[in-house]
Amino acid sequence: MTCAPAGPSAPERFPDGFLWGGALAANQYEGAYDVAGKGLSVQDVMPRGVVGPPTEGPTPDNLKLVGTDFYHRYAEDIALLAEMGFTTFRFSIAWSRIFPRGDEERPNEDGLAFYDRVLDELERHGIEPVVTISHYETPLALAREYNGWTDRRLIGFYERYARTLFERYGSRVRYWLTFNEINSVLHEPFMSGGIATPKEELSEQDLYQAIHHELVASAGATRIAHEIDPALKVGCMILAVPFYPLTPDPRDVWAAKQAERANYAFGDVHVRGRYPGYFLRSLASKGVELVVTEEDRRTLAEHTVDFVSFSYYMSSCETATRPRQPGGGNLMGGVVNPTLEVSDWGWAIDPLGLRTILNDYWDRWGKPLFIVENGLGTHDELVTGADGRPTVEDSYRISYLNDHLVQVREAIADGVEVMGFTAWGCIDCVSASTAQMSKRYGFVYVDRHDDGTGSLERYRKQSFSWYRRVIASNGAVL
Ligand code: BGP
Repeated sequence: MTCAPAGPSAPERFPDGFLWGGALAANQYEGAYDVAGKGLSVQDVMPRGVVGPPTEGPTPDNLKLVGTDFYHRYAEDIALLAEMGFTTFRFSIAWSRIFPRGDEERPNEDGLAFYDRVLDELERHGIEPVVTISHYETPLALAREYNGWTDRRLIGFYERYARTLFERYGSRVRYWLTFNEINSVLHEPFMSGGIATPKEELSEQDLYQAIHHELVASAGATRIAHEIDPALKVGCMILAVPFYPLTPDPRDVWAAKQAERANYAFGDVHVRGRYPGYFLRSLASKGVELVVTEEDRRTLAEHTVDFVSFSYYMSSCETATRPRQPGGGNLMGGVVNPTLEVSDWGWAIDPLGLRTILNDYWDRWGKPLFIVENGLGTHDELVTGADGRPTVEDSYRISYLNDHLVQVREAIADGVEVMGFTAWGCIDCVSASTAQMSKRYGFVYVDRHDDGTGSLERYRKQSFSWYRRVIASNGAVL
């Protein structure tokens, strides 16, 4: 693992008010997929193992249907987060709990009431909520009957949904993220964009038009939030991957830059309010002609984001001169970096890459940055701890997070404005890419297994008390 040494000028603590916590997503932990009027979402019919055509009804053996049963255990779970000292918790609202089909005029009151209860519990513990409006949970009817975000009408449906959330919760939720990993629709059009056309048959024209609709909807939601209350802070959320040239050959350097820009384009539109020239050129070379109305242009230009949030798990390499060895499990593509160790799932472990991203994003956009996902997915083994209770001795998770947080502290010392850090999957949840329980990220172990068995009991891992010390010391113990 490559780490830059901590510089002499690095402060020992994080800034006052730094938001410490964790993140989860409705479809990966709530369960209760058909309770209290909830409609089906694309997740409920995801093929087992994630690849392949979606099923007609809820997928048999789909672990997400039960998740980790947060829907019924939210009070217990939030108490665990509070015990770790969380000052913030990022979670998503399941769109199909609020609008079961996605295109109704009126929301489902029972769905809204559930999140009232969650917010009550967070308030009781003094935990600041950060809400993702859409985290891979497009209502299934929008996928089946509209082909997801390829249809411009989704902009209106999403804006109605977002307005409903801002009006209902705006006095209690200050921070909002419009779309989880908006750039992931390039790679997972069904999961991320509700696009029912199979990936192999989807034209680039439809794919990029869908992305355009999401970008306009995001800007539209930002407008609505600011109209309702100018104090609401709306951010975009990007899957961040730094790309390094595999060799110093300028052609490799350029290939890495091109890969990096594929990611920058989304942030550029969110932050600068217009498509960058390099992106338009690449669309033209693919024969894509975006349909962009005057109103779209105005919305994008006038309603840019207040902050930029992102997930960071790995870096990658690019080459134009060497045989390509594709990186394992890397959603964004790229080739293997021979200098880095990888996780059990082949994700390159690169703490310094996080400092690079933080500096690059800050230099480019000058907006406050929020790391809303980072962590290590591993196989964990339950053992009996010194106190006789079940636990996981996850020193590997502690090292991973410690090394990444040291780089966040370095970036802050570099002058980057960082709002907070929410560790992904703070309580074990169902993995997005594998649809399994065995890829675990949490500080809390949940007794549930890939075959669906398990008591759903929660157990504190060793990293639980480590993270509590990190938060209590505002990062001084790193
Ligand atoms: C991000 C998603 C999350 C989450 C995380 C870890 O891409 O926003 O939903 O799951 O990755 O990925 P996985 O669960 O596949 O290990």
